[in-house]
Parts: sequence; C-alpha cells; structure tokens
Amino acid sequence: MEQWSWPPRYDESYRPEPGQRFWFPRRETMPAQERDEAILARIREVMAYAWENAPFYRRKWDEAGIHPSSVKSLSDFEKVPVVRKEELRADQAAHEPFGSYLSVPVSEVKHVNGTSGTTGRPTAFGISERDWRSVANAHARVMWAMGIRQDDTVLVASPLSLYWGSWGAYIGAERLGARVFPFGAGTPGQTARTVHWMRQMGVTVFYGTPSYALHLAEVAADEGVDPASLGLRKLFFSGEPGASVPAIRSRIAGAFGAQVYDSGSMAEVSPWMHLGAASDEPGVLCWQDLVYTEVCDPVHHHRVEYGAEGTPVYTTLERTSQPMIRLLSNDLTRWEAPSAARGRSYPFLPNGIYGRIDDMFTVRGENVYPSAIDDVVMAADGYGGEHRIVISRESTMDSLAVQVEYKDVPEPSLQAWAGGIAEKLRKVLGVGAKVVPVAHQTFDRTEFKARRVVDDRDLLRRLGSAS
Ligand code: 8LE
Repeated sequence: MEQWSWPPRYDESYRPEPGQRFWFPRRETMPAQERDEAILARIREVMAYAWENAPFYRRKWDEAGIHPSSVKSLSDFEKVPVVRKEELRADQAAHEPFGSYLSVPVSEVKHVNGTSGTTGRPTAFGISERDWRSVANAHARVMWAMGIRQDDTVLVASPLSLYWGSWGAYIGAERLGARVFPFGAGTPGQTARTVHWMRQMGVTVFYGTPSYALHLAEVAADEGVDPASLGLRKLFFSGEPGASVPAIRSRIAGAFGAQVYDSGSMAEVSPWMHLGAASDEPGVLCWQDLVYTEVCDPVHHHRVEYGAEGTPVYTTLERTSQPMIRLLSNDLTRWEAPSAARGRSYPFLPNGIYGRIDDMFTVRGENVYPSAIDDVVMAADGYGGEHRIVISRESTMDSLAVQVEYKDVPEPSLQAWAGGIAEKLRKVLGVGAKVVPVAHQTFDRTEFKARRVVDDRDLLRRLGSAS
C-alpha cells in the first residue's frame, strides 16, 4: 500500500499525473477485506500508542477491562467503549489546555483549532506538525477524487477562525497544488465582496456550507451578477446536511451551473474529509484507511448491518497528537457495502449524514429529521430562500408548522401553493404539517451553519420547570 505507515509519513513531493483518477490507486481500490485486515493491524498500533501516551485512554480502557492486545478482530474492536464529546470536554477542563488524551509533548503542538463553543465549554484541538501534514495529504487525496486539480483556484468561504473546516480545506487544496484563496466568511458586507473577488480571481472551486452557497447565490443576483456566470466548476461542502439532500444540491448546482460534492464528519477526527464524495452525486464514501468509520446502533455501539441506519463512530488511523478512538458522533446515516461499481472499495453513505440524533424530533409518534423537511420545501417552485420549522405543543399534542418564504407566487395562489407543500410533507413525513407562507427575506441568512428549527416545546419545558 502506498505510504501507509505508523506513525504516518508522507512524501510531500508526490502528486499523481493530472489525468490519473486515483491519488493512491492501491489504497483506494484494494479488496475491502484486505484493507480491513490492514486496518485491524493499524488499530492495534494506534491503541498501543494511545495506551502508552494518553492517560485518558489508559484510564478508560482499564475501567472497561480492555487492553489493546485483547483486540484481535474488528468485532473485538466493537467492544471498546465509545468516547463522548462531553468526556473530552471534561478531560480538558481537568487537564488544561489539551486534555490527557494529548499524546505528544505540549511543545510539539504547532497548531491550535477549536470548537466554536456555542454550547458548553469549547474544546481545543492541539495539532502536531506531523498531524497537520497528514491531514493536508489526506484532504488533497479526497479533493483529487472530486476532480480538483492544480490549475484550480479554490475559494475557502467559511470562517477562518478556530473552525477546522476552513483550515482543512485550505491545507488540502494547498497540498494538491491548487491556488488557494482564503476569503473566509462571516464579517458584515463580506458576501457582496466575495462575489466580486470571485470574478476577479477566476475562482473555479468553492468550499463552505451549503447554506452559505445558497446565500451567496442570492446576494450575487441582488448585485446583478448571475451566479452561473462566475465560472465555478465545482463546489464542495461540509458542516451541515445539504450537499446530499436532493433539493438543496440541485438548487446549488442549478444556481452556479457547477458540480456539487459532499464531505465532512467531525473536527475532532480531522482529516474530517474522510467522509467524502468521489462523484458528483449525493452521498459520501467512508475512506476507511484514513479514519475507520463504523455505523453503529446508538445504544450498544455495535456495527449495524450494511443497508441499516445508525450513528457513525470514528477512529483516527493517522493522528498522533490527539488520537480519537471510537468517538461517538450522535449523527444519523445509513451505510451500504463497498461496491466495485463505485470505483473505490469503500463503504458508502448514500444520503450522507442526514442529521443529528438530538435534532430529530417526534410529532405524533413519527420521527422527523429537519433535513427531510428542507428537501421538500426547497424543491417547491416559488421557494423564497429560507424557512423555519416550528415545533410547538397544542394541549397535549406536539404540532409542526413550517414557515416558508415565497418569491414570485401571486397572492391569490398562495393558499394553494402552501397546500401543495403541506401535501408533500404529509407524504414524506407521515404526519401533517401546517405550511405558512411568509414574504421573501423574512428570515436571516447564515454565512455558516443554518439553525432552522424553533422548538417552542423547550420554552414550555423551561416555563414548566420554573414554576
Ligand atoms: C451533514 C466537518 C466540519 C469540520 O466541517 C465540521 O462541521 O465539524 P464540526 O464543527 O465538528 O461539526 C461536526 C458536525 O457537523 C457533525 O457532527 C454533523 O452533525 C455536522 N456535519 C458536518 N459535516 C456534515 C455534517 N452533517 N453532512 C455533512 N457533510
């Protein structure tokens, strides 16, 4: 296998010929069974390394009666207890600044990233130079599979802050040899400037969140610029569901006249692009030789059968500074077995990650994912660009309303328009939803990740607990 070692070591001068389909043909196309054997051996090395260097893991596994040498198969590995984000947060509070899962001397940490910290204590990512380089190499490889090449100019249009997403895209594009344009996002008035700079710089590839690409398309139109005239070839995304949600991806592809690629898992397990599309279709491959992904049942954390739904659990195979071993995502996806037809012998998530378990809600006994609602309303002709999903409680029953912006729908047709969307929602969700048309530009747009769900039941709960 090409450049497969522990600890990872990459030839930084390597780059395939532009016409070559695979960055590492052997690693990407080898029989899945053979790869699994190599992954098992690597997992044992990574676990032994963590046992030696990270008190966090030694404590955790001691308590569970697990020693790295007891993992003799990938089924044994399913017994290794999952790591939850709360544990990482608590461990960092007790062992500042990087937690007792930092497995290199603090002096080797050369890059600091972090979570935004909007909920709870922010978590710091302490990244060694070695890990920074392996992430760059991994991302270059996945971006290569998306068809990005040296002659592309890649716009990084997400906040250039603690957010791993932006830096991960940046270093991947740089390693691939493309021109990188770190314009960022999130400061007032920036989006209109982005449109003009994109034109001037001849940007051919966009990276950001799906919500931001849609916002950018709206702003371009307001500036009198047809987004399709900007010359983008490709857009790739991470951060939230969207690039694998049919209505969202077709809106983006249609607006820019370009191809759309999904990617992304969690910052903690960077290279987060280890879930990444290699074709202009919904879904992502699990690049198992970078980060080993197990789609698991959310209670026992054992792998579910291919074809079934579960929550991804991730194990980094190339990280030495803060290795993640069975990190629980609490996201939702469905996975499929590797298939030769896809060219790369990796498992596949045909709908990408479609939501978080926490964001799923239940209305009259039906589980509802916000992204399923997004898919229906954003497919409607006359959709005005934003919507909000409001869950409230009427007497003892939860009810669902969707406020949908409309554009170019004549007043007299509004009721019928809303009725049509409500009908589709009923079919897809299995429960009725009230659709309320609201004027275009009623809701704020986001330059990062969208928050469209308004849960009035939370308010009720808070009032309830206050009394
Ligand atoms: C559906 C992957 C990255 C760096 O872009 C990111 O957003 O990492 P972060 O801030 O740790 O957030 C991770 C969460 O974002 C995931 O647990 C998942 O809920 C969501 N997410 C990230 N990428 C996707 C996604 N949801 N599709 C994606 N492609």
